[in-house]
Amino acid sequence: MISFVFTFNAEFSVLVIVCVLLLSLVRYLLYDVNPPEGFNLRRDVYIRMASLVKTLRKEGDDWVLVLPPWGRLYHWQSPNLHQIRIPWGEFFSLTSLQANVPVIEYEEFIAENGGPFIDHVLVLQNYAEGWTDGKWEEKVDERPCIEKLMYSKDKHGYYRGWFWGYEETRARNVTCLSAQGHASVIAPVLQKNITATSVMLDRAETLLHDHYAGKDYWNTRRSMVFAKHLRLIGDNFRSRHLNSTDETDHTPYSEDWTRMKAKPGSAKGGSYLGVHLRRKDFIWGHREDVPSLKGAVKKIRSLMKKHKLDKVFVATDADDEEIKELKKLLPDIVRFEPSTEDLELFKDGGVAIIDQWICAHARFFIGTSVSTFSFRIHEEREILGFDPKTTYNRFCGDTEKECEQPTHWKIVY
Ligand SMILES: Nc1nc2c(ncn2[C@@H]2O[C@H](COP(=O)(O)OP(=O)(O)OP(=O)(O)O)[C@@H](O)[C@H]2O)c(=O)[nH]1
Ligand SMILES: *[C@@H]1O[C@H](CO)[C@@H](O)[C@H](O)[C@H]1NC(C)=O
Ligand SMILES: *[C@@H]1O[C@H](CO)[C@@H](O)[C@H](O)[C@H]1NC(C)=O
Ligand SMILES: *[C@@H]1O[C@H](CO)[C@@H](O)[C@H](O)[C@H]1NC(C)=O
Repeated sequence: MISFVFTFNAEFSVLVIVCVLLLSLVRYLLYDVNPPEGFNLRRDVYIRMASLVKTLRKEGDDWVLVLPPWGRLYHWQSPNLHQIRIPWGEFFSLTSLQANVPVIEYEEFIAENGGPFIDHVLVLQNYAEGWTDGKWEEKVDERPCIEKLMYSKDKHGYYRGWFWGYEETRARNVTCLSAQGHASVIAPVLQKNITATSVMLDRAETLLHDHYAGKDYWNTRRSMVFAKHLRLIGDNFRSRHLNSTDETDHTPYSEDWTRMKAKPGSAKGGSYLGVHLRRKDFIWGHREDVPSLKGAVKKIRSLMKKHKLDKVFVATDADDEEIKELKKLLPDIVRFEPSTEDLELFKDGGVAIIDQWICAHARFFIGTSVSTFSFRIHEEREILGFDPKTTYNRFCGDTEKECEQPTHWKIVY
């Protein structure tokens, strides 16, 4: 382009603009996660992908992260609800996400891209040979697919498969990539080896965090502000049923997460115990780190007494039978029970967020061992400025000997 410098005229200006546009080409990163993974692990994978996009944007192209629509989650079982193709805006504040890294909804991508086409799908996988010499190292290589591809060619040569329930979407190319390491390990491949404008990473959860619980992790986590309508429902419920407001509880919230920096220990929380009691698949396996209902209730009573709390809010995925038993053992229990209309409006994901929001504002919280649902509550409380002693607690199994408590991941600004 240097040669044009001498023809200084209007045409030249246009050329310069075109050059600049070409130099910072918009490229799209799409991703998906292994189907059985739940809502809260997917929130964690988002953090890894946001980190990758930040790395990609440091050099050259103008990468944008395309948000994978929510749906077909194993746990979202409310009958008569069609929970598919749900945009992120229903659960999270898009402007908040965008203040961290450029993101767009999938339908916006279709519009910008001129159709439901994804240039290249990279299916991430491990190495067929495992760790060579028993040594773990970061690496990435194009390799033949190990498992049977979940995509198949149609008669026009396009690949069809699961694209979040968008049946018209198809891919121009699908190949496999063996990768082990942190998310940004594949950045050079996306920058140098692949020229396609839109690239989708399938099985994105196989990539690790660039730097778990570091500053960048927390920036992205803080940007994952729940959608305002869900927070309002939660706040309303707190004030009506738990006598809890941000003013009295010292949990001020800023619509703009970049301005929020609560002093650790400054949050007091509503005068209630917050409980996340994970059941279903957590008890089917007879895990020894998960309590019986009786065991959980005993712990709840002792915590209420110890912290002088006369109310308890319980978030749980327990089935009807267990709920009945729980209510018998703990008659004064407070739960968020959505009406049919509310459930239709918020869906299972929105109700889970409301539950998490209410738990996040409790004076004292106790969750379930290694539940990502509980982990997300820990983070929310860390952001709000709770004393870690009131947050990083979990139930112990009835016969569990060493009941290690959750790790405190301190927020970094
Ligand atoms: N409303 C509500 N839903 C819950 C609760 N606990 C679990 N769920 C539902 O069950 C799903 C499973 O939990 P996940 O978000 O996948 O996280 P997890 O509990 O760690 O489970 P795994 O990641 O599968 O180990 C959630 O997405 C919710 O749909 C709860 O307390 N309230
Ligand atoms: C990317 O390109 C480089 C250089 O051409 C090559 O050595 C490397 O194997 C390629 N990586 C992948 C994953 O294709
Ligand atoms: C698909 O991608 C692979 C790997 O980048 C490339 O070698 C191949 O030529 C591509 N196929 C088509 C049809 O574009
Ligand atoms: C509600 O909270 C306020 C302020 O914390 C307190 O003064 C009041 O007594 C509480 N009301 C009830 C009914 O508990």
